[in-house]
Amino acid sequence: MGQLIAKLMGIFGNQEHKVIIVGLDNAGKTTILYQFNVEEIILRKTHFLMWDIGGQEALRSTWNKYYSKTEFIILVIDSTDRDRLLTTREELYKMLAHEALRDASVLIFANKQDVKDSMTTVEISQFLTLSAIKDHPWHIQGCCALTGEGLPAGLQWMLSQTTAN
Ligand SMILES: Nc1nc2c(ncn2[C@@H]2O[C@H](COP(=O)(O)OP(=O)(O)O)[C@@H](O)[C@H]2O)c(=O)[nH]1
Ligand SMILES: [Mg+2]
Repeated sequence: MGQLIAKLMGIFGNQEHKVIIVGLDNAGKTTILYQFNVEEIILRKTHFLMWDIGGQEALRSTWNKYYSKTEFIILVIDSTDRDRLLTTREELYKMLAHEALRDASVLIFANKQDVKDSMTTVEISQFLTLSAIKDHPWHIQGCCALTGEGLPAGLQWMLSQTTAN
C-alpha cells in the first residue's frame, strides 16, 4: 500500500520536500503524477518526493501512516463529482486536524476542468470553506490532468511556499 513515486526534479543543496497526494479514487491522482514528468524544468532546483497514497475508502484510514514529515498535501478533486465533495471535505478537515500535518501546506487541484458542467474553483472553495483555513497555507488551482493545464501553476505555488520560509 502506498506506492512511492519518486520524481527527481533536480536537487538544490539538500532541499528535499515530501509531498503526499491524496484524494478520493478516480479524482485523477495517477494522471497528475504522470504529467509531473514534464515539470522537470520548472522545478529543477527542488526535489519533490511524491507519494500517492490511494483514495479508496478502505485505504483512507491508512492515510495517517504517511503523514510524518510531510510538507505538502496535494488534494486532488474530481470537479465533476458533486456527490462526493462532502466526503472530500470531511477527509480534508480530518487531515488538517492531524498533529503530524500541522506545518503542511495544502495545494488543491480542482481537476477535470475540461468537463462541461464541472464545478468551478470558486464553487469548490465555498463548499470546502477554504477561507476559514487559517492555520495552513492553502491554494486552489483548477486543472486538467489529461492535458496538464493548470499543473505548472499549482507546482509554482508549491515552489513559492518552499522559498517563503
Ligand atoms: N476529462 C478528464 N478526465 C480525467 C482527468 N484527469 C483524470 N481523468 C480520468 O479520470 C479517471 C481516473 O483518473 P486516475 O488518475 O486513475 O484517478 P486516481 O484514482 O485518483 O488515481 C481516468 O479515467 C482518467 O483518464 C481530467 O482532467 N479530465
Ligand atoms: Mg490512482
